[in-house]
Amino acid sequence: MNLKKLLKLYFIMGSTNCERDPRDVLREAIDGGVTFFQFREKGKGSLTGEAKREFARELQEICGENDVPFIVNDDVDLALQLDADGVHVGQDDEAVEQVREKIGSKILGVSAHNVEEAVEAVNKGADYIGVGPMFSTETKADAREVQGPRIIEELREAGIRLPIVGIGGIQASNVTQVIKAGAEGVSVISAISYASDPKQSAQEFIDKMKES
Ligand code: TZP
Ligand code: ICP
Ligand code: MG
Repeated sequence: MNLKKLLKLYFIMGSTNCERDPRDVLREAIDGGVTFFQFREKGKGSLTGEAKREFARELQEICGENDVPFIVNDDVDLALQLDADGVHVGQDDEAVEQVREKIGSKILGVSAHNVEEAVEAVNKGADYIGVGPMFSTETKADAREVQGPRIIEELREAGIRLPIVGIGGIQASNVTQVIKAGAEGVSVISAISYASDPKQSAQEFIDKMKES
């Protein structure tokens, strides 16, 4: 499948984003229609070292069984060790061209918050851009100021053709705005990871995006 289609419902999760067994949450989310997955093990109480690696491996296996690409956030070395499908880096992580050199043809996602960062990401070899925060979020402690879906329109107007996913505070109730602004898909943590029924939550996203 092509990347634009795969990015439709991009679920991101780590052990600190769940109240239940993260393996079950991931399986249920995939059953509901998640098309792409990012392992983001971050924040207070997150796993490190071998425990992080083992946990990542388990989630990677679940993705593999379901043909869902498995992307690692920030940790390029872990992505290489696990032979993940790709890496996602932010503006404060390893330089994009250096990451590209290390990972070869694996998928490379980059976070951008404005036209300048997005143009640079494109030029340095990103395969897709994560843009946000679309709406206010409590999931990322150091999130930037809310940009709103309008920033995606601006990136399109500036000639950015790379696949874009919106991120930050996205729910089934506001996902349409993000797609209408020109994103191929949305990245979601809490609306799926903390849902009492992650499968149903993912299905609601898919249904809303079909309508838009
Ligand atoms: N980057 C920008 S906002 C955000 C990240 C990782 C958190 C998104 O989480 P949620 O729960 O979907 O708002
Ligand atoms: N976008 C995506 C897709 N992932 C992230 N971790 C992020 C922005 C900060
Ligand atoms: Mg980062």
